Amino acid sequence: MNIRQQFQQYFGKECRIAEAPGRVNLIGEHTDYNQGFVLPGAIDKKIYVALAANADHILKLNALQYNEQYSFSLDDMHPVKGWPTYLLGMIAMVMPEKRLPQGMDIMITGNVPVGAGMSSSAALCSAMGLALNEIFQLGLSRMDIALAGQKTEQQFAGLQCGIMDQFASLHGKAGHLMKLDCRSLEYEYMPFHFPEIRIVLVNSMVSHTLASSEYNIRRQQCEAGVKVLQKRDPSILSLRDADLKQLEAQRKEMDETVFKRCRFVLEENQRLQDACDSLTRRNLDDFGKLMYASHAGLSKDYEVSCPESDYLVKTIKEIKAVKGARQMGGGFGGCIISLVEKNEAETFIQAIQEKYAVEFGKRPECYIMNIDDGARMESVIV
Ligand code: GAF
Repeated sequence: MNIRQQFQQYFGKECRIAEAPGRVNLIGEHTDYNQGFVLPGAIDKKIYVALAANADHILKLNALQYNEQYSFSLDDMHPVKGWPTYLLGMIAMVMPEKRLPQGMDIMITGNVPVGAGMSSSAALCSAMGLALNEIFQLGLSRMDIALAGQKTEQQFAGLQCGIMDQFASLHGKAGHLMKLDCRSLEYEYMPFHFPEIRIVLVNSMVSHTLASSEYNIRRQQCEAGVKVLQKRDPSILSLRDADLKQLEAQRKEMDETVFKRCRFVLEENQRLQDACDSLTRRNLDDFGKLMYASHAGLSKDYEVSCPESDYLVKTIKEIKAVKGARQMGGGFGGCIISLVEKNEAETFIQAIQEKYAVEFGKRPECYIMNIDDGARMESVIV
């Protein structure tokens, strides 16, 4: 049964449906909240939100994949544990007076793996924001909805994230990556048309419980670095404004950990620019090398990797059919993104699944991803 039929069966009425994708990020990790650049693309794995008004003056929620149901009073828009917080947060962020004018029945489902670094929560916020904008004619732009999603993540889920995930979910374009300047919010679509290559995600199946607290610490460490750099040059407002020479000059003034975090961010921004150049030159060998370098920085300087991710990248690097690979997203597990020759993709998946199972006693899920369009109202039937 698709979500429309399930909604009809459970709530006994017709509904509107919004869908929003997860994302991959080819390179440019932990750069968004440092006002740098990112290179994501929306994917063909999505979250679906189905909605209709009710006369009971309450918010009724049902998540099909968890088989969980909740009810909230319309005046209850404050953070809660688990997935409902993203829906409550979006209502608080986009609705006038932070509340719904009427009761609503909402059902969610989807196939974006949770805790795999593919932005399932950003997809949920984006679908909800798009649906509210459409149903209540709020007149918000896609960027407004993305910013509301970011605030929801920060204020309702406690992750001091940047704008990449929500942006990508709402602005995706099939066959294209997006080079986003996270300071000006200007972006450019970059064609990613390599029929001989597949984007394969290898899920480490590790979902670190400290991921959000460590993430917030990384952000604070970058801000601490900016404060030190500012002492010498007050025009530096974020790591975006500094270069490696300036950082080196202030090295003795800062904690060594803070120095390493800042070095990673500055180098990662440069890698992203170089990666975009290699894309333009259609040179995936160079692009792949930058992905491996990105992972090395994530692991050694930014320290957001884990033994499982390091093992996967090291093992994948030995496979000839792979151009490049690195851990993707916030870190401490989740997925490794890799660029693999199309004809070898299935063999690659089998080999990596077997090796990983021997090493860690669990079989990693693998997904071959396509770069797809961003969020939209009522289309695909699940
Ligand atoms: C998570 C965050 F939500 C993003 O904003 C980004 O910082 C990413 O980690 C790391 O690049 O997905």
